[in-house]
Amino acid sequence: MIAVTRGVSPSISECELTHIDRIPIDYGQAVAEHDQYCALLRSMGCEVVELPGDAEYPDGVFIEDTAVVLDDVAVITRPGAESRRGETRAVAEVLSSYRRLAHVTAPATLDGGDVLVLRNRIYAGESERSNGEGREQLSRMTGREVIAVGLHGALHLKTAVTRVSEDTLLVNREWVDVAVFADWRLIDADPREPFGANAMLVGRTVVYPAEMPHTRARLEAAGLDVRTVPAAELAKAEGGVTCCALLLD
Ligand code: CIR
Repeated sequence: MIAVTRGVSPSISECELTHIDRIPIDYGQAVAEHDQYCALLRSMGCEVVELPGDAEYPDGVFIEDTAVVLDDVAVITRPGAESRRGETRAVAEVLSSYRRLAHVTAPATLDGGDVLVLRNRIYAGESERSNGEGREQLSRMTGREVIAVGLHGALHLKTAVTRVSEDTLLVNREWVDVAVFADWRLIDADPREPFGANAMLVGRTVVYPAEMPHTRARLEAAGLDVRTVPAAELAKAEGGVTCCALLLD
């Protein structure tokens, strides 16, 4: 598996924030976390292709938002936050070596963090970042049905629900209506860890923030293999573990 990542921007302190308050971010600490994240992925057998961070794009490390990668196509998004639109250029360039590209165009907006691919279905969050036109273009470009999912108070769909095994989702029901996921086994993030529903499945292993022991215990009790990585500094920029990689099988 290939993981495309992007280094932390020296201007990360100027990142977009929607649902959390701004508190100082230690750049060195954020870089150290990101290095550990990449090292963990390598230790799990991924080839990590890392783009450099760019001072022009404070949120560039959250590369997930810039593309939706399927087996047959990489859809280059048009991020909902204007400050993030230029991030896609460098990402498109690297992805063009691996996939045919399709580009989301105005007036559509789409953040990769809103797109959850489950088996052959695509679910897309109705967030402030992704609009109906974005979902339509995604459907057209992938030739797949895109199911819109309502969100309440979460930045992205994957802030509220992610896949943690072949048949299991990790969810925060406060933020997403889980009725659309009726054919899945659900594990609830521990209420003490509202951001705990964001986990990244790599093969059969769940990559998970080190700071969420209660939800981690629930995952392990369900028999899942969990590997943790420190993610507190990047969480101050409203990012989680899925946001920092684009995974290509
Ligand atoms: C933003 O607001 O765009 C960034 N500060 C955080 C993006 C996190 N990305 C994600 O959840 N996929």
